[in-house]
Amino acid sequence: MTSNAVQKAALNEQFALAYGAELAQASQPTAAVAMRAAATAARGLLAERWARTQAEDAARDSVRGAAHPVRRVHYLSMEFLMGRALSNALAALGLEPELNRLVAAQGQQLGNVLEREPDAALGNGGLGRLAACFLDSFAELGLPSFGYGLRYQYGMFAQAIQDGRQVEAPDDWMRLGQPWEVPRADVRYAVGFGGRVTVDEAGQRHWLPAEQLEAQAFDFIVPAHHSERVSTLRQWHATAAAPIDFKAFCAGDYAGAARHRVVADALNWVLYPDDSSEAGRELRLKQEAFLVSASLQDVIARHLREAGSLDGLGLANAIHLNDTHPALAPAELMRLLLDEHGLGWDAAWKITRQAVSYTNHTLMPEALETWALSLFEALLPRHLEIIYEINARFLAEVRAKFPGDDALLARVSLIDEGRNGGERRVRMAALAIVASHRVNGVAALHSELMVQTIFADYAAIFPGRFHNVTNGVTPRRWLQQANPQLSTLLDARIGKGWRQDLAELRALTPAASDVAFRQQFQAVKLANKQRLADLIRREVGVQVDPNSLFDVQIKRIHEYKRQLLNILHVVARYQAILANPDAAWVPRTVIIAGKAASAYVMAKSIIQLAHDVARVVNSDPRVGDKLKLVYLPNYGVSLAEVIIPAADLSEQISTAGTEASGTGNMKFALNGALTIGTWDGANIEMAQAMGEENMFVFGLRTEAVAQIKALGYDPRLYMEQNAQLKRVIDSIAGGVFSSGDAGRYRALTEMLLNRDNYLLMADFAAYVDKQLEVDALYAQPEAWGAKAILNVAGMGDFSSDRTIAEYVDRVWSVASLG
Ligand code: DL6
Repeated sequence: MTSNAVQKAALNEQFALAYGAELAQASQPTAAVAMRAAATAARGLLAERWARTQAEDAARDSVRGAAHPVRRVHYLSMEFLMGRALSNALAALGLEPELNRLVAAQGQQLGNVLEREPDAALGNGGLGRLAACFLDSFAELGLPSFGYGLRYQYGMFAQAIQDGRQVEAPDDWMRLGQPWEVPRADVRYAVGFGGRVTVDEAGQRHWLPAEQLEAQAFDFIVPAHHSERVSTLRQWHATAAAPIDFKAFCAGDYAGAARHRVVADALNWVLYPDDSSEAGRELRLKQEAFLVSASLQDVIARHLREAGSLDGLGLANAIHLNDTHPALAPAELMRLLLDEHGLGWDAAWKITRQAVSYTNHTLMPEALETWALSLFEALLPRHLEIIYEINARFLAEVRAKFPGDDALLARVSLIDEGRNGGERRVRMAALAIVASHRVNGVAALHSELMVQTIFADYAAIFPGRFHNVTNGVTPRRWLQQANPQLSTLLDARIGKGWRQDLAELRALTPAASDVAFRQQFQAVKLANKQRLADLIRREVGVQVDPNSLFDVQIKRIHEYKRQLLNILHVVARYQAILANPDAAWVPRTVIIAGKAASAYVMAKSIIQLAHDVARVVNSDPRVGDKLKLVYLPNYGVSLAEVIIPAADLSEQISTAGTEASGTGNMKFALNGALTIGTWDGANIEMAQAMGEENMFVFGLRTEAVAQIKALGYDPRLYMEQNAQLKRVIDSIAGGVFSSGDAGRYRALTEMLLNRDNYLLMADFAAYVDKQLEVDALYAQPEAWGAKAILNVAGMGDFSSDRTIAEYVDRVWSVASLG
C-alpha cells in the first residue's frame, strides 16, 4: 500500500472507533459528533508522527557534542493563538477528501463539521498568533522544538455586543472536551511559591516554598505539510500538590477543605487576569512563574535523559522568551542549576547565557513589564536573591566599562529603585536582555527604534547583542486553507511550490498584465466577498453589496492602532455623501472587528462609537449602498480566515513608530488586498518588496512624529484649519450619533482635542485624501486588479518559514553564540 493508502485505512479505522464512542455519549448524530470523532482520529495519526519525530530529535548530533550541533528550540510564550486545528491537520495529512467521504456517509457536510470546532483562543493578538505560525514553521522546517504555554480553560474572553457596548464572557472552549490534546500523565513537575530561603552549614541556600503546585503536561501536535515531522505545543495545567484538608473536611468545612485546590486551579482559568487588583497581579505573576518553572524542568529532564549529564545543556538547547512574559526564565534556570543540580555560579551563568534569547514585541513604555519587589519577594524569594546577584555582577561590569556614570547605572539596573516616589520594582526586560545572548525586534524599523529608544543604554553596553528578525505568517493557513480558490488559481499559474517556498510567488508578476488571469483573480475575490456578505447578514443583520469596496480593519482595539481615525473617516464620508448625494460615490463597506481589553475604557468607547455611527449611517436612506459600516463581534482566528480573503483594502494605520510589525498586514496582502497604511512596522518592508506604488502610503513618518511632539503638538490647531475635520468632531461631540446624548463621547473628543497622543488630528487630512485615491483606483477594476496581483507577488519574503530560518541563523544557532 502507498503511504497515503495506509493513512486512509488508518483514518477509516480510527474514525469508526471514535465515531462510535462519541455517538454512544451524544445519542444523536450531529456535526459536532463527527467533528470530535474526526479530531480524535487525526490526533491518533499525528501521535504516530510525534513519536517518530521525538526519536529522530533524540538521536540528533547535538547532544553528542558535534562542532555545530542542531539545537532544540524551546519557545516559551504565554500566548498561542491556535484557532481551529482540524482542517490544518487534514491538509497536512492529505486526508480531506477521505474525511469528506466518511462524514458524508454519516449524513454530514464537511464544511459544517469543520465549523463545529471551537477556536483555541489562547492568545490576545499578533504576538500569540505569531507563536502559532512559528509552530507550523517549526514542523515544516523540521526543527527540533517544543512550544511551551499554559492550558487556559477559558483563554481570551468571548466578546458580545449589547446596545453597542462590548460585554465580556468566559470562552468555554473546552466544554465539550478537547479531542486534540494528549495528556501526559507521567510528565509532571512540582512548582513552588512563597515561603523562605534557608542556608545550611555548607553555605548552600535552600528554598522552602509555602505552597506547592503540580504542573501536568498536555501536548498539542502540529503537523508539517510536506513531511512527516511534527512540532509540539506543550501546555501546562496546574493542580494542588496536597490532597484535601481532611481535618476541615471532617468538620464539615468543605469549602475550606478544598480552598488550596481552588487557588491552584485559578492559574488555569484565564489568559490575562485583570491586573488592576493586587490579587490579579499576583495571579498573573504566578502564571508566568509556573510556565517558566515547569518548562525549564522539562528541558533539563529531557537533556539529562538524552545526554546523561548537564554537559552541553546550553549548547544543545535554545530557550526563547516570547516577549517578557516568560522573562523569569533566566532566574529560574539559574535556581535549578545552582540549587537543584549543584552547579557553581559561573557554570550555571554560562549555560543560561548560551541558552536564552529574547524577542521584544512592543516599544510602548507602559507595556514593558515590571513587578513590585514586595510581590516578587513574597512569591519568589529565591528568584529575587538570584536577580540581585545577576544585577550586582552586571552593574559591576557596567561600572568598569562606563566609570562614574551613576545615572546610567540607575537606568539599566534590573531594579527600578522608585526614586520618584514609586515603589521598588523588578524590570523584566532588563533581566531578559542581560541574560540573553541575542535580543531581537520584529521588523526593521522596530528593531532600529528599539536600540535608539527603550533599549539604547543596553545597546551601548552590549554592542552586537541586538538584531532584527522580521515577522512572517504561515502560507499554509493564511493562503492555502483560508483561500482555497485563490490557491487553486495560483497552483495553475505558478505551480504548488509556494506552499513551501513563498518566494515563488514572484513568478506571478507577469500575470498582473494578463487580462484573463486578472478576471479569474477578481472572480475569486468576488466569491470570497459574497461569502463574507452572507456571514455579515447572518451575524449582524446588515445587507452589504459584494461589489462595494470592502475596506477592513481587524485587530485588537487600541488607540495607537487608530480605529478611531478610521471611524472619523467614515463620518467624514457620510457627511460628504449627504452634502453631495448625486456625486459618483464608489460604494464602500467598512468592516471593523476586534476586542478591547476589559479594563481599557477608551478602547471600549471606540467600539461603542463604531456601533453608534454604524446604526446612523446604515439606516439612513439617503446613503443606501454608498456606505455601510459593519462591526463584527467576537473577532478571532476563524473569523479572520473568512474576512481576510474577502478584503479589498487593508487598514494598517498605526501612528508611525508604534506598531512593532503587524502580521495582519501580511495576511491581507497575501490574499490580494491593497494596503492603506502608514510608514510603520512591517508595512515598510512590504512596500519595499512590492513597490511603494502598489500601496497607499500616507501620514507622518517617525521623525516627523517625534518632531511635532518635541515642538509641542496642538491638535486643536488641525481642527481649526480643517472645516471637514471640525464638522466630524462637532457631530460626534454634539450627539449626532448618540441620540442627542452629548456626554457619551465627551472624554473621547476631549482626548482628541487636548492630547491626541497618537496624532489622529495631524494625520486626518492625509488619510482622507489617500482614501480618495483608493476610490479612484477602485473605479478602474483593471488597474486595481493588477495592483492586487502585484501585492500577492510581492509577499514572498513574509512567510514564517523565512522568519524561522533567520531565527535559526541569527539567534538560535551555536554560531550565534559568538
Ligand atoms: O510580533 C508580533 C506582534 C506584532 O506584529 C505587533 O505589531 C505587536 O503589537 C505585537 N505586540 C504585542 C505586545 N504585547 N506585549 N507585550 O502584542 O506583536
